[in-house]
Amino acid sequence: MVILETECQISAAMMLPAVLVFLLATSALGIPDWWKTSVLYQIYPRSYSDSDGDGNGDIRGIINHLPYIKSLGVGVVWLSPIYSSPWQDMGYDISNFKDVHPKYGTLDDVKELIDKSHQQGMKVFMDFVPNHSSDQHPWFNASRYSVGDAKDYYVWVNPKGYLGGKPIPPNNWLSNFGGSAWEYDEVRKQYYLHEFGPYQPDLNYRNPKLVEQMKDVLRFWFNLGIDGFRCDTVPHLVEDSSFKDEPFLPGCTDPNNRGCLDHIYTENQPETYDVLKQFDEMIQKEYNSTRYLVLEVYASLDKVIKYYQQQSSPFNFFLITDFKRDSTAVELAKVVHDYLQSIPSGMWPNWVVGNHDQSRVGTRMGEDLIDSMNMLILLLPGTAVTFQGEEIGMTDAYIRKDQVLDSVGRDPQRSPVQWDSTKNGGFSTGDKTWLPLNSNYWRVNVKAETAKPKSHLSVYKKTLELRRNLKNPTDFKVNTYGKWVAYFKRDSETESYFYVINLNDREEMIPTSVIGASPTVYIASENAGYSEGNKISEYLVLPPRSSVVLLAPNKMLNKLLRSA
Ligand SMILES: *[C@@H]1O[C@H](CO)[C@@H](O)[C@H](O)[C@H]1NC(C)=O
Ligand SMILES: *[C@@H]1O[C@H](CO)[C@@H](O)[C@H](O)[C@H]1NC(C)=O
Ligand SMILES: CC(=O)N[C@H]1CO[C@H](CO)[C@@H](O)[C@@H]1O
Ligand SMILES: [Ca+2]
Ligand SMILES: [Ca+2]
Repeated sequence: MVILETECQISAAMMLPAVLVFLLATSALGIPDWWKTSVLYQIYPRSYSDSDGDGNGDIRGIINHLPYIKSLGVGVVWLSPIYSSPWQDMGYDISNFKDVHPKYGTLDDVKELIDKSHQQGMKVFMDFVPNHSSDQHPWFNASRYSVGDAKDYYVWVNPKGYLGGKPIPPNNWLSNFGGSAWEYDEVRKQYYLHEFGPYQPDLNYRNPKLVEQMKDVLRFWFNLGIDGFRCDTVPHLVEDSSFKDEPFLPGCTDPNNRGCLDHIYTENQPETYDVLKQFDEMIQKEYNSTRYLVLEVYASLDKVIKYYQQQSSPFNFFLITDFKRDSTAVELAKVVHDYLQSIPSGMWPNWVVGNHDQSRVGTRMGEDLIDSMNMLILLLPGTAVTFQGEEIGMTDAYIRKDQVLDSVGRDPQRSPVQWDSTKNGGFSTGDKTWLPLNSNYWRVNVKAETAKPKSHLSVYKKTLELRRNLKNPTDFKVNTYGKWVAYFKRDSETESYFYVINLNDREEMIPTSVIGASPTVYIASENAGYSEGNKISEYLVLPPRSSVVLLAPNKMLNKLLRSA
């Protein structure tokens, strides 16, 4: 049933946790307002727009599309890494933290992008990759040769011993990309740690000079005008210094499977939280709390929540990790409530459904749910995050074997943005693009969706526009009707809006009686079978895996108006 909070919550109430009230503190010290109200738009620069026809997206390409980005209504643009890099892990292997890869442009281009974004009222975030550098960073070479301060910038450990003259790795730690996390260096005659590829040596945060160097990287970009950072793979920052073997998880014995190890020495260590605290204090002290960090943390809810600080939030990935194609409405409500209830008082929620490491929403959840998922994250209370292309419902591209670039299979979601139906989807005029486009660009593209009255893009924009008029809820609850329908209410100054989603593979009929005055369809997913302005009388009939936003007069307000 579509209902107001206090009225007959019968249906699925028993299936939900007892306390569902969530208080968004009015104004927490330090959190910039623009962070709270914005949508964060993730740009994967190599795939956004290629301005010079070399097949690689670049900063000029982003600048050229700023009017489009602005037209979406997003408030913060986050650029995945554009730093100098040999590109062995798509720029997550940085050889100079304070410069830009020439394929993307120059520092002047970045400055221009920042200034033009600011002029349009948008903030700019960069990616910060603190865990490691490229093995081609000058620090690493100096470290191998034990030259100067850089000697201790990386995690060097002696071999555990030798077997037939060959060194044995210090312990059983495994890399996220497979194999041992240790690589022997013939020059230094020691092992260095690499939680990711062997070309990504881990930095040593136990060395205060290294910490200072990394703070200086943040300062460099802040001083250029950058408003914040998305911090990569934060849980891995510091490791336990005893270098003991990690224990096996129960029932698991494969020494080569990282998933079999309990990462009690390599993830979420107390020292990692300390380093982040130092970054936080730096922003408060040196930048008067005007900058913000958002942290990439894949971990259990209790560990994620511990990363909240005044100037930083951990990303909320639970709509990716705990909400799947098969999930019910009851499970959706639980994912939302568990998260909201764990957030420390005064801190701010956020919602993520995709990024360059995850299959696209239309592929992962099915194309039916593209609009519904966009509407969901834009209407839940908190900051919403959109990965480029999700606003037009891009799906994973097919990558032929001879085109594969990423060793762990993340190319399909990184395919270039589909701007129009011309050559290369308008992404590049070159003959070859760094990754192939999804061949559906003839149909799924920005231009076609802008021209159509009803498209993923129009639904996205209209929902974002509505979002800007919504008040912060003082209490918030996702209700369920049966197993497959979820709904919640958001208020503007004068109206109430109800988001209703059917996750079933069958039509659902939802009685509207309790709303009172018959509601009007304000936004409908492309597959909902309703048009905006349709009046709903007795029943809302939602096709499989579709959703609507219903507009109903605000009862409280009406009451006040009547008594005045
Ligand atoms: C690495 O450092 C050594 C010792 O200082 C130096 O001789 C060598 O030229 C450096 N190599 C590179 C590629 O910078
Ligand atoms: C710091 O920010 C506060 C709140 O925005 C402002 O009132 C104050 O003037 C700022 N101080 C400096 C030194 O910029
Ligand atoms: C989501 C994300 O950015 N993941 C990154 C985590 O860190 C590794 C190593 O830097 C990258 O390969 C991933 O892309
Ligand atoms: Ca280019
Ligand atoms: Ca580390």
